[in-house]
Amino acid sequence: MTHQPSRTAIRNGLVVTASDELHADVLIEDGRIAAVAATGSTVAEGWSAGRTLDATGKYVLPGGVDAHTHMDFPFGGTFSSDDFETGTRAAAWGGTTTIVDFAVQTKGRALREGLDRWHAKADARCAVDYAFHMILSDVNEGTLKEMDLLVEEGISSFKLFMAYPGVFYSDDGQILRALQRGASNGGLIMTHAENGIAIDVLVEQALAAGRTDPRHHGEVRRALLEAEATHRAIQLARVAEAPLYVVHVSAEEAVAELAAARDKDLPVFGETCPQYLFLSTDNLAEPDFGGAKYVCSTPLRPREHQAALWRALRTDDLQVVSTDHCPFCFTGQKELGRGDFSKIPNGMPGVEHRMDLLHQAVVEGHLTRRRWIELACATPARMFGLYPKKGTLQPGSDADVVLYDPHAEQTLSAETHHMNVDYSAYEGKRITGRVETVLSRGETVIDRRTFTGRAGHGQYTPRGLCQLLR
Ligand code: DUC
Ligand code: ZN
Ligand code: ZN
Repeated sequence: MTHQPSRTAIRNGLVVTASDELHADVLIEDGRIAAVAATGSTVAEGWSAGRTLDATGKYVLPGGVDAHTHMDFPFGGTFSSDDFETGTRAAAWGGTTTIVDFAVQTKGRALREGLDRWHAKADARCAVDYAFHMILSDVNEGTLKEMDLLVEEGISSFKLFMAYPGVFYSDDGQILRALQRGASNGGLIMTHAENGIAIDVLVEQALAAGRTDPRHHGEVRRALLEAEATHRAIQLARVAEAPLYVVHVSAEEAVAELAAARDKDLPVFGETCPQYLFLSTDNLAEPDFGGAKYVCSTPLRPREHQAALWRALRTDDLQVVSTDHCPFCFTGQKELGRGDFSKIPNGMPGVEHRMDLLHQAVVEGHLTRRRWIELACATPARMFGLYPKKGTLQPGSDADVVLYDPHAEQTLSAETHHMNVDYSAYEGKRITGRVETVLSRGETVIDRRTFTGRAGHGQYTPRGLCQLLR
């Protein structure tokens, strides 16, 4: 194990949080932020540190919080290709120092069994800190009772699928019961909002008509069926008097449902992901089965939807950008769906690129710097009960810190990324800005573009309740 000094000073950078931008020194002691002091102030000058990092010309940011990953996740007869070791190492490379992954309940089994399995997958393997949501595959008296216990021990959010009948699917009655339980125990219900029953009819019809290419994945998973499910989830949440978080929002019509609910002052939240902001159905139509690389659900949409997503991120109708990182290799995994798009494992790689792609959005004028940090660090931490330990730089916060070079140029590629997947969804994309150095609880895990972390440094982090409810 590398010995790291207990006192560190990061000097001369521009500290950016969700609320402030300040030329300041960040002072770290025993893995936590001790002070953020204006550069040149007496506090900054008087601090003697075991080591000093010079951040001249750099941003000093809180580590990213990616609230939606699927490491080692079972789907379509295979498993996502990043496990907790490779996936959290790639997260560190990209300036993400906390992930919230989805533990899966196997249908007919206890939540506890699924949670134990996820602890075993992650234990002693992670390079950065991690927490869990729980996927409910089977809502019944037993699992509803178990939810209470899980909330108490720090698994305070639960995902229900309105898609994937026969696999993860929950019907409206089950969703209502879970929402009611969440209203009483404080757990936040997250929905994958697509009408899976209707989608399965369209899938069957498309395949019967010989429409088998990846682009038909996008066509059958209609935007209206995302909007309908989003609307239904919101109404069920109103009936239950429960808050709601809608994951991976991709359709303009679904954004409109969330905006209408928020205009009524309802506690309804939404997340989108970089793939919906930067990619489109044009990618799903790439030739020679290349579109399979972009098959995920909800699906990529025509590029006209992107403006509505950017606007919603600015107006706070969407509050979080996570990745839904769920990579499958093209060779041997995506290929399972040659000749039948419905057999392509759903999911895309992304955990490494979220902070950079959102910085690119700052460069291109879609977001301000502070909004970047709010969407990628502070709000996900607040949403899922991790703030201010995670998501900001204030005295007492974990010293999860990114030194970011806003002027460096890079080109994204499978040749250079660190995710365990044989393609990049952003092959050849040029980005301005790059992560230089990353600290996780004060330990350097990326040192000037060299990985210095280790599997097992990352700690399991139990969570409190959602911190955005009045
Ligand atoms: N969507 C995906 O694309 N992959 C995993 C599960 C999901 O809902
Ligand atoms: Zn989903
Ligand atoms: Zn997901």
